[in-house]
Amino acid sequence: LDIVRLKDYRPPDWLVPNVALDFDLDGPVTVVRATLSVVRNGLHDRPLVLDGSRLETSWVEIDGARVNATPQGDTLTLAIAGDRATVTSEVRIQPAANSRLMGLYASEGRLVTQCEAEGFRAITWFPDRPDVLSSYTVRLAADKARYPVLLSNGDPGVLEDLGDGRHAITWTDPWPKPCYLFALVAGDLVAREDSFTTMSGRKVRLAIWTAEADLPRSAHAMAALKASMAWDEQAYGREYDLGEFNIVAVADFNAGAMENKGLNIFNSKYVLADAETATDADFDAVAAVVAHEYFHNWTGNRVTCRDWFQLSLKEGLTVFRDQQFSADQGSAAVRRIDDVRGLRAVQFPEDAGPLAHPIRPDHYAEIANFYTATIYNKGAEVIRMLHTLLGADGYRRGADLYFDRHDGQAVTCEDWLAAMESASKRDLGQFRRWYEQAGTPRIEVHAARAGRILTVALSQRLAATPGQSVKPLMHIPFRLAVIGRTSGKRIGAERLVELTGPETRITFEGLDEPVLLSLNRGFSAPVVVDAQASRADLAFLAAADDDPFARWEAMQRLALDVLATDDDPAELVAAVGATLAAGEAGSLDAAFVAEAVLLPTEAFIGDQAKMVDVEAIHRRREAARTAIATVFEDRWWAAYRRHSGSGTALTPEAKGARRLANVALAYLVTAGSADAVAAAATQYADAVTMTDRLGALTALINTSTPERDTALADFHARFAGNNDVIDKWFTAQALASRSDTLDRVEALLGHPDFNPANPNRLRALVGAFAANQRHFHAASGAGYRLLAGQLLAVDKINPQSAARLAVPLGRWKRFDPARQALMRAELERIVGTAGVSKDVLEMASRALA
Ligand code: HT7
Ligand code: ZN
Repeated sequence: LDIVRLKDYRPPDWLVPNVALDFDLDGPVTVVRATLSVVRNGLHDRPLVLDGSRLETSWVEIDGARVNATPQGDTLTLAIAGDRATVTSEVRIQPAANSRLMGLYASEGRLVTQCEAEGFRAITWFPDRPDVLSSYTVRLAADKARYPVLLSNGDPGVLEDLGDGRHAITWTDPWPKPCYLFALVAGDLVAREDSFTTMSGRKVRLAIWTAEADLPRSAHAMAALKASMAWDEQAYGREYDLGEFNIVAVADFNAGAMENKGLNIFNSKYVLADAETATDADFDAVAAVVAHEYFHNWTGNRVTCRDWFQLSLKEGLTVFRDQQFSADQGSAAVRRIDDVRGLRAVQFPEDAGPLAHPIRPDHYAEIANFYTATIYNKGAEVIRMLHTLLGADGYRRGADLYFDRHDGQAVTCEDWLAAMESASKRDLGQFRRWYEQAGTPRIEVHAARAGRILTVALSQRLAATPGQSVKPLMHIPFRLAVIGRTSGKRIGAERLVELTGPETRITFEGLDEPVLLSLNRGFSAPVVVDAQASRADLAFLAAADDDPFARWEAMQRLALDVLATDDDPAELVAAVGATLAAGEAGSLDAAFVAEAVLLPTEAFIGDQAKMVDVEAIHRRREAARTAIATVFEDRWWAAYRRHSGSGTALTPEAKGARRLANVALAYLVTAGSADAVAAAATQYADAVTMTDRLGALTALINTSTPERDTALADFHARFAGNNDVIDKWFTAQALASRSDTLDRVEALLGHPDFNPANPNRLRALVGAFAANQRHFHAASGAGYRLLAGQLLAVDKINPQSAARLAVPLGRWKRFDPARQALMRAELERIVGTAGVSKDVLEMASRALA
């Protein structure tokens, strides 16, 4: 594997201020003519080296003269005499045969592009690196009937009728951009149109393009887009900068969406939503992804990355921005809990295993493997910590300075930090280590009481990660408070402590009752907290802590403590009862109650242990679930009756009610009465939202009842042809804990609707199955074999998709020796397979280390 290293970064030898692209889109072959104005960058005599991948090159000219240019592998080297030249090339590419979904490819007969990170080189010869910024003019010519809509970046010229059933249009993007932000779309699409007037009074035309049948499902995305545009003006002072903004929904897409300048291309899953087909979580995800891609217009596009090691510069920052936006749209506490749950489910294990890397990695073989939860979600936590340390005003001044200094540039994480430092006059020297060091810090907390004073000692520790054995101390903002053990009230103000040394001591004075610590409030730092607390104290905090995150966390800690043993879960059951009571009394809202009464997943319970005991975790968790379900059966019925039937409204209250009603229904079915199964079947049949229909199906999925089979069959028939919903059908079965799950998943691999070439479908079945701890980690190793088999098959179609499937096998160190051997054997089988892609080879060999 060729390794690219951050320390080897050199500015580009040649710049490309202007690019003209001409696409002839008809036929199985697309002809691409590219005209690059190239300018020597600095004093040197090096040639122009262009990147290209799978291009059939027809000819190359320099200043109008044909040159005999022979590509060597994936590069084309051109000797240029002067300091500037015009380089023109013509290549042929075959989008319909492109199953990798990078570069130009076909999805349901439409042509679309995906260029980030290195897909542009599959379209034409170009210095495919983010620090080469160009102004683009793009002409698209195509058959009118097959490709009635022709879109690219920027603003359109007039549509030309070419007279032979073909038409053409030229798009001009005035904003210089790296080639990874180039995009085109051609096909039969219809638009939901709207407009937005910016803060300086410019009217922007907005359009969301979908297949005709899907158009009604694009209203939520449009509302989210307009809300995002307004929010970025108000929260960051950032205005949109083109006359139009287009979003296109496509069915085949390697990621969630792509922020191409003025032409965002989306996985349809993150555009299309209506009550019948999308859950409340889907609606939230659509709004968050629309916001995320829109926010990239400033954090990523106007100010872009110098090189791909800086990926978190745009991704961590933009995730933080979309999290701020979502929190401002309502239910901030529940959103924070959800974000933390996601971080712990994916990023913490990544940071604790062989795939750990800093948010700014220093080497890679295939950059596509670094679009990780670490870069995105831990990256967002790092930005959040800056926001905490600098305060909202200091952070905003820093962001303003960053945009002032770097608009139109390709910059580094260091430039971001320098702007934050200049604006706030704070020294972020030690804070920079968050960019350099992998791993999740642990904070050990010890408290000692002497009279009315409580002394709290906080010490930090960061374990070695691959390639980093010595870990200097981190700068960690840590929020904490004390809660009166008698009054149940917070005593004094919350404190923000900056942990910089090995141990930090703080005191809380004037205490006249026993107290408990409320730690890492709001999840102020992405750390693991090690603190002693009795189950009784945790139950007390779960009822009394005034910080919603810390309150939820107390319940999680209590559950983890109980589920780590074979103890009677009575204390946990009682704490759930107290939370239910607070909900019944109206002192907690339904959305929060629903989150708090959910037990940690089997995977998360496993993450806490030295070694994951697959069967014991499942057994204990099921026992606790059954106890919670049966002890409170009447109260679950009451909660169910009170909260179900909340219609289709998307208010926080209605969403909270649906969530709690469905959690209650799941407990009721677990309790095992025929009435509960009947209620689930009725809810399934009468549902007016996908939240309720899927909630009912999920509640039934682990039963062996005719109602389950009927609902499953109905679901498939009812939503036939709707890819996003059929994905849910696959996932529900892949996540089931029923003992026949592995066989079911094997069978579903042969289902006519299973198409491994579609990344959403692959994730819905195989990805979801790998998250099913009990069955993926079956002692026989059959789960591992299934995954590795699919990975190797998909690698021939789409290496990026395949490489992601290696991640679950990378957790092998956490399991018993027998499972370790089985997991490693599959990784070795993958690494040893001839012709395996660079993507897969890098992931599987790192996972083995
Ligand atoms: N910036 C986008 C990244 C992306 C991507 C990366 C690799 C392969 C395919 C991809 N599609 C989109 C998405 C985002 O973070 O907004
Ligand atoms: Zn992004």
